[in-house]
Amino acid sequence: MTKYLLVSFETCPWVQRAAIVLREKNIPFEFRHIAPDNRPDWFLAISPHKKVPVLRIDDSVSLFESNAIAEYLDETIAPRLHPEDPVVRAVNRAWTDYLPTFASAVTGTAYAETEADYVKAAANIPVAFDRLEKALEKQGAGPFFNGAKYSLVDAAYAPFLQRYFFLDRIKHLGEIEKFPRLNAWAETLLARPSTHSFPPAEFEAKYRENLRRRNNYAAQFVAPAEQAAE
Ligand SMILES: N[C@@H](CCC(=O)N[C@@H](CS)C(=O)NCC(=O)O)C(=O)O
Repeated sequence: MTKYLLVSFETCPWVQRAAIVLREKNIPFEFRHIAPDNRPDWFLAISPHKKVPVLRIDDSVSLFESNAIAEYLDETIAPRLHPEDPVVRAVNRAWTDYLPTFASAVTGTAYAETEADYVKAAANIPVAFDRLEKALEKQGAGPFFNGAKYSLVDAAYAPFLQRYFFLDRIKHLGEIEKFPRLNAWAETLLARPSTHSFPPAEFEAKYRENLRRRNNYAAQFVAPAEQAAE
């Protein structure tokens, strides 16, 4: 049986995307979390950009980049998550190509250093949300991106939609409610067990703690009780 090792930082959304695909396909894997500020030599030797995720296969091959990993898993292990129809598949790939832009827009407030930067970053969120709302409108009735069948697009967006809710609970953004299809899609994805690498409340606490430590503008809105409880 093929052996899979997924190398991770605990709260990395790109790792989460790869882990979701593994879980959707019921592939047993070893999940190994390393510390971002103490990356071991064995990891640096297999990760060309020094980034996670890396998927190590049978202790011999190392794949990097979450999209390449997701595509590889989809090509090699059933059930196929990509749609059969080549046009629909191309549309799906176009939307996974949009993910890095979506991710920066949705998580930008977490990296803003000043209030002015935060306001500017928050203004990018509805632009990205509107793109997805329109895409979902074209795709059909839901509950997943392509309708009844789960896909690699669902696996890709779930971690970032989850982070929007984390950030919204740290400092109210109130954006997703304006996009009903996106909101319903996000709720479906968050309710799906494969989305979660950790129990959701524990994971949200880890996320908040990372944000607090990063000490950017939004850090001050992580509740003082949590800061006292460290
Ligand atoms: N495009 C990459 C992004 C991966 C990425 O940015 N990973 C972050 C952690 S969430 C990382 O390893 N950062 C370390 C660094 O930039 O040195 C992918 O999709 O896998």
